[in-house]
Amino acid sequence: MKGKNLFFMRKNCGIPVVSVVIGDECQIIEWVSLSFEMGNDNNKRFDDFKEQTMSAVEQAYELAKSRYAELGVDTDAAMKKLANIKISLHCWQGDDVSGFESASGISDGGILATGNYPGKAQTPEQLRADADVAFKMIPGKHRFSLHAIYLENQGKKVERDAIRPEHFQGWIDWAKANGLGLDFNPTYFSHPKSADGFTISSPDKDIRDFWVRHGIACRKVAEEMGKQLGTSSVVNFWMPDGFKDIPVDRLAPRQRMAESLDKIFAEKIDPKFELDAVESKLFGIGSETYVVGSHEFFMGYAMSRKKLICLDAGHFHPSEGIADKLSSMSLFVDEFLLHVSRPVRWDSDHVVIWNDDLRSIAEELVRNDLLGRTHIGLDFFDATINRIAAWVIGTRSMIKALLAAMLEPLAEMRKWENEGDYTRRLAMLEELKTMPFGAVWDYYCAQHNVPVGTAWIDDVRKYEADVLSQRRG
Ligand SMILES: [Mn+2]
Repeated sequence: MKGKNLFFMRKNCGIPVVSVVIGDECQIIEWVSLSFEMGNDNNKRFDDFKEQTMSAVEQAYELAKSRYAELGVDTDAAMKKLANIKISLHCWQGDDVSGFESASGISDGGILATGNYPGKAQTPEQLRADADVAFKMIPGKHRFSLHAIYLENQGKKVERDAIRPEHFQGWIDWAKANGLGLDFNPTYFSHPKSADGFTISSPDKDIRDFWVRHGIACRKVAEEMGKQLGTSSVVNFWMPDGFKDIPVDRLAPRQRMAESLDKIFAEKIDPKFELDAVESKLFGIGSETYVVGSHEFFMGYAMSRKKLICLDAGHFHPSEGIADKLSSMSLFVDEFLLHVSRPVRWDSDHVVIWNDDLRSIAEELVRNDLLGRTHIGLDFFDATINRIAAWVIGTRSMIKALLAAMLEPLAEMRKWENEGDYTRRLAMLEELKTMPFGAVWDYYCAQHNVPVGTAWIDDVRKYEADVLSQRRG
């Protein structure tokens, strides 16, 4: 580990000072604050310092490793397993769901990004450059999820039902060069043909047919992505269809939606290249009373048609989490897509943080051995903070939650539960919260050559000063 290009030291940061270890006892880690100025004269000092701090990260890790080992938890094995888990970063955090279909990308269909933080990406090149910066702060190799409106149309109008793989070749080339997988999403909003709130469930056959053709076109784009990148592209179908106020016919739109979906999925595509997921929602802006694609609708559809079910953490009642749904649904559906998000009151899309809801999702995935059947995607957009930082915070939190879930003494806790020893189960769940998890997380970041601790914030700030602040608008 020593000598690797680690850049987690900045001025005025804290370093861990590890106490003397006597035998296996006395494992105390203290943090002290240091002031350190970077500059040409200080390069040597900085190198020495990096070395020392690396050593501190390693030492803290060794202590943490032995603490977890006392519980029968193998931290090295957990980190190895974690390195294989891919998170799909959503392109739309980078530009507030505007896309590149036209110069005036507007959002509707219940999509509303709030905030106006300067420097948002306005071209595919800018969005890719921004994503490159985010990926440098995130340990591991991951995926990127595109919406259909992020096509590259060379200034020509391309209708949604006319999109082709060549409109996404720039993205495929970029993904290939960076070792990323790509996922895809049809865009059933921000369009004159969705302006009355209905797409594939519209009573108007022309509208329905148009959006069916869009869905078919999107599957073909994703198939080509999967072929070129050698990893199946997950296409997630979410439609905003619904009524603001009380409908008298709740059934007919659902019948029409099921029929349209059957047409979209009529062509069999090799799952090696493309997979279909369907996503429900409880309500949206303008569809407060009734959403055609409700949870029950899509659960039934996914089960009966063998599709992936997409669970969005922000698409249920405010106190209803998706974690508890996973074990039940795992008995009846083959694979999941997750849209990990953070609902706050009526909003479904705050930046993901390492809170109890996220921990529960990760724990259910790990405890029920669902990682091999689950595609983890993110879905949030916040334009009040630096958009790259939003990606980094959300993704690092997701990975952190998975790592924490992998550091549980699961077999032991299950045994106590089966024996009825709920006292010990509760006691352990509480003690786990103060185990030295941070030392394992820091070491995992260092191992993957990404900034440890808060150092990434300075790198994002530098990019903001050098690049984002130069953008117009
Ligand atoms: Mn979603």
